[in-house]
Amino acid sequence: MSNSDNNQAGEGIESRVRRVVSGTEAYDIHTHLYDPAFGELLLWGIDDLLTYHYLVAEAFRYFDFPYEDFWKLSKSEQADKIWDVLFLQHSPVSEACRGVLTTLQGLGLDVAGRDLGSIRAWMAEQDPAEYVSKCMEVAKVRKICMTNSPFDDLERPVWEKGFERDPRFVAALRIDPMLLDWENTHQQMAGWGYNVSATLDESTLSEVRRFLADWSDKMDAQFAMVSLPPTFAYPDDSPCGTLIEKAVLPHCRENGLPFALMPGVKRGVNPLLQMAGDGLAKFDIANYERLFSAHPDNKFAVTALSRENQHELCVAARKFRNLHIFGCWWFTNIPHVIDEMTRMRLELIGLSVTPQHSDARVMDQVIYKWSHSREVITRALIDKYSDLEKTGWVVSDAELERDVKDLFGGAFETFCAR
Ligand code: FIX
Ligand code: ZN
Repeated sequence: MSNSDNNQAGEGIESRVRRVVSGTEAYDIHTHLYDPAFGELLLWGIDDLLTYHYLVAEAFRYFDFPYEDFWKLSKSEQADKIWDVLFLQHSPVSEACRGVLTTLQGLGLDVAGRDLGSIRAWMAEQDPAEYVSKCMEVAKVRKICMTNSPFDDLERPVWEKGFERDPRFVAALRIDPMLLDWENTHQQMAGWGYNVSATLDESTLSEVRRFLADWSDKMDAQFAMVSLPPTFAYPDDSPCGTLIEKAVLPHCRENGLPFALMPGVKRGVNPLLQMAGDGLAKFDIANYERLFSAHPDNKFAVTALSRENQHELCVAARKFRNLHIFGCWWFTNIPHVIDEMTRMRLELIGLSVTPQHSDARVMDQVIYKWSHSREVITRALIDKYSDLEKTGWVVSDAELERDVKDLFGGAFETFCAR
């Protein structure tokens, strides 16, 4: 390869990596955002930003009133309390607080004035459809994967009625209630016309496969997905283990769909905090190694919640090519852990990874989640490509663009298509 197409006018590697990363649009492979056709299910705006459950958990560290007094307030009253305690009474240095400011700045708003009223007034004038495009444009996100649950009573009717899809929003079939609470979920499914019983005999399992096929079709799901407690075991003859083995994996295999696993979450560690009350714990990677090894014809995409599991998960990816690692999820989505995880992944598994997803619950959040992560990923890449340059290996612009596109969703699309 000639040096002439490697860089423009002697531009150094640092500047080239910055240019390519900032110019590459991302496919955000896991969010809790919705196609605008879902109406009010798609959250956006300052009150939703401020009442994000990450901030609720942080605010309660300062609040001295009972939990229920907070939950009785309207959304904007809750937002006022959080703004006051996390932004005015203390400096907003946490990642989630800083995220609100990065987001407002990205939208062109003045944060220095600390004027919540004028921010609200500006937001009230925005058109929701244009707002979605603006957030995606500022965040440089080209495609968003939703989290879609047939078990959600607000979401299900929208799918059943049908709507015109926004091509920027793709679906993931989320099945936590089915795998983690079969006792109750089978009754719900029976009510929708699936001939299922509490006992997972062959006829029930075949009906579960029919349910998965119907909903994958209806949603045009890109993959199936579940979050798992740290106690998840494989093999296991619990309802969860049986459903995975005899319904979910066969369904995914037949349809070429990855099964996305999010292990390590402990739901309801403090139920008084509602959605903000979930915690984490380490899991035993041996269960996952057995799962990947027993199912070489299934594809698994995994993001682990505990920092302590990240290294062994990377090692597992070196052993199992049917495993794709993605994202720095939730409590790991803080700059110093993203930095550590991204470098570890690049060093152990190269570019066959998706370093980040946003997990955004509020449309505007894609702005900060992607801007903060892009910065950390950029620094890690600058170091990696500089190390290559020291050996005399020169990376062309086209190669840089190829690599970065892979990291920002391209490798995952290839994995899904495989
Ligand atoms: O299970 C999940 O998809 C998690 O991301 C959520 O349950 C969690 O509440 C969240 O928003 C984390 O970022
Ligand atoms: Zn999530």
